[in-house]
Amino acid sequence: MEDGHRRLRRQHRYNIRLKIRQLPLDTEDTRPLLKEMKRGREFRIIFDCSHVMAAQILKQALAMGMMTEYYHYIFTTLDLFALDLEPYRYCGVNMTGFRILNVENPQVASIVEKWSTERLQAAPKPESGLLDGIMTTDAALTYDAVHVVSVSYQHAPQMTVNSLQCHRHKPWRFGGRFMSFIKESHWEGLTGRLVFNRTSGLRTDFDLDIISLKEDGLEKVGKWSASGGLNITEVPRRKGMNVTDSLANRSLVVTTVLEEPYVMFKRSDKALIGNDRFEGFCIDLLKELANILGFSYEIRLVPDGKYGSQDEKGQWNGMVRELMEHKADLAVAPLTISYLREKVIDFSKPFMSMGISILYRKPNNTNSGFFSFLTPMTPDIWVYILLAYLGVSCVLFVIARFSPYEWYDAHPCNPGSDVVENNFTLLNSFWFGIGSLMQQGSELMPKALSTRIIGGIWWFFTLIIISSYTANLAAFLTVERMESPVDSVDDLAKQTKIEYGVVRDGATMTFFKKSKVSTFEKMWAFMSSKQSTTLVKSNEEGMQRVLSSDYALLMESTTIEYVTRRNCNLTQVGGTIDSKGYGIGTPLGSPYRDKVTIAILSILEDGRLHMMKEKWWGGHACSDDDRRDAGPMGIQNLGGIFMILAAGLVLSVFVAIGEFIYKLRKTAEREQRSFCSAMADEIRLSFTCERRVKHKPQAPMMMKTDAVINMHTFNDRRLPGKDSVTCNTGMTPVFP
Ligand code: 3HU
Repeated sequence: MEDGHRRLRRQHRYNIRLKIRQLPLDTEDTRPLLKEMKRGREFRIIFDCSHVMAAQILKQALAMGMMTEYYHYIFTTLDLFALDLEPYRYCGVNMTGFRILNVENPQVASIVEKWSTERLQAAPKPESGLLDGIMTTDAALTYDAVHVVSVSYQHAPQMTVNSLQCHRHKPWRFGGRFMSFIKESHWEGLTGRLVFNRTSGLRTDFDLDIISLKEDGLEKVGKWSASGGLNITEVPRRKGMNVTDSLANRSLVVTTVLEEPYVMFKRSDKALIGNDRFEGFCIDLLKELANILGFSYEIRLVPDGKYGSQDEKGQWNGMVRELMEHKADLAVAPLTISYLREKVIDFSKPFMSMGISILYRKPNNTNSGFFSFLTPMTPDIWVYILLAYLGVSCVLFVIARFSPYEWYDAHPCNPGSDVVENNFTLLNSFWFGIGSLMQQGSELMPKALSTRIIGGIWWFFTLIIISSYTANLAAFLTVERMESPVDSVDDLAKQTKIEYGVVRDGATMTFFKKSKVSTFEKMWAFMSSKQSTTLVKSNEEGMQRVLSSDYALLMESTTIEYVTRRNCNLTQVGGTIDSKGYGIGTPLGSPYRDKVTIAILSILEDGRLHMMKEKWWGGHACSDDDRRDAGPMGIQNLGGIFMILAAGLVLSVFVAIGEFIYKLRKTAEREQRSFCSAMADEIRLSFTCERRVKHKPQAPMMMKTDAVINMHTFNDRRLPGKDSVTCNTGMTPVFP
């Protein structure tokens, strides 16, 4: 009855409905009445009957299965203690009664004791359901009455009594006086203090003990007195104190449902029976709870295999119904604690929390290829860089051509020559560009202000580009970038390219249907507008869709976690969008609820629950990718750069051959020799190490004919920097 009051408030908002029934007078069979009450789910019953009848009722209630912890009985009879309550002590039934016999007084106790032994020695007539020879309230009251009369008489010993004459109706002479003596007398009797009301003559100021059935038998839990009213002295048991107390050695019926990996049939060669048939997270949890609380249990699968929902008529099904009908004491399953269910059953504190989240396939790793060194920049940036390079080189070439300061004396050792030279040929311009871009520089240096501006700007450009590239490359090659197109539910809601959906008529669908959050309303509008493609029949079908097409499934995070650990192509995207919990269900008002909660919290806090979860959710998380991230880079990341190196080498060989042949042609033409003899000459020369002996052209100035331009306009100009030019023609430099 501890939380009866609270429950009452919650359920009925102080509207206590009373139903009064009367047992037919001529019958002792209370079973039809009990059956009616059982069917009507009446768990709080007050019996106003004799103690003999009460014994009958209790016996029949036991047979009807109504002596469980969910029932509360109050008896008005003052003789409840005379009932043999032995059979009911351990069934958890709540039984309350009253007692006027003041057995706490040692004198009274000894008198009662004496009475009992005498009664037992006399003729013990065993009456069913009653204790043998115990002093009933009637007897105690009679005893007290006799005492009061004798005490009153002592006040007036002069009163005489005549012998009674049956045919005369004359009252006793001293009757009135004697009555008033009695009314004035006090006496400490077996039933407490005897005091009478002067006018009415009824007893006043008497006390009643409130007694309640506990495992050790009836115990006084409080006191009622005419003056002080009700006073419950029993300290409500502190929750933590006697955790094991009332659950120890109980056998509970546990309802559950098959659900991977919570409850599964154990695969075994032998035929298993009873609780051994099952295994899983919830079974381990149950074992742990049974260990802590000391109960034994019997697992029963719920016949309809459902968790529990309400149909249109308000009827519940599944495990919730089992609990409501008291067919089971606990529901140990991944049962979501919800508003509607909490109204009809009780839940422990959650043993696992979860929420709705997104199941999606793993993003393709974009940068684990040979050319992953290109990934720090998008392809268009590479193209822009290339275009910038070409553009700058061309502009440099043109500007250098026009800038007079880029022209300088071709022969500093031969002043006065009107041959001027420009370093920035088209090829050299490109070489300058690539040299800066690669951070290497080149032997070419612009001399005119205009070309230096171009060069400076280009250097600045390459500085920024190279720095960003370097920084990004490090990040890209070490940390695998999960290029997930969606990161959260909001991302998902904002786009329509990736389809998303839920399991039809599942808990998640209900969530979206009912949600008032604008994002979720929008998502539900999308889902319901394309029902045929977005809604799936089951979690498995949804999983297949996620794997086979661009589809995201919204489902419960515990299931996502289970699925993603099994299939590494799947992943959870983002966090949970709501938060709920799985709890252990008990019938309303069950005394086990608090104890189960305490046990759950204890195993939750010391990590045992976590270990159990690890055990059943699969030992490894799919972290193979993460591990590759942290590790050193392999050929799979950098193979491309080796390929480019090889390609460059091969290209240079071909170009060398081309140059060689071109040069031979020229030589052969000039020296009017056959191509073959010139080639033989060249090859011989190339293989002798004496490079010096190699045939040199006669006129050294003619070597660069293509670069030498006779400019009449600029022929009188001498370019700056001439003084730093060293003579490379083999002659001693002569400075002016
Ligand atoms: C309950 N805890 O009724 C639930 C039962 O997300 O994933 O509803 O729409 C099919 C199932 C794993 C128990 C969600 S263990 S569709 C959805 C679900 C769907 C679970 C549950 C689950 C589960 N879902 N339940 O008390």
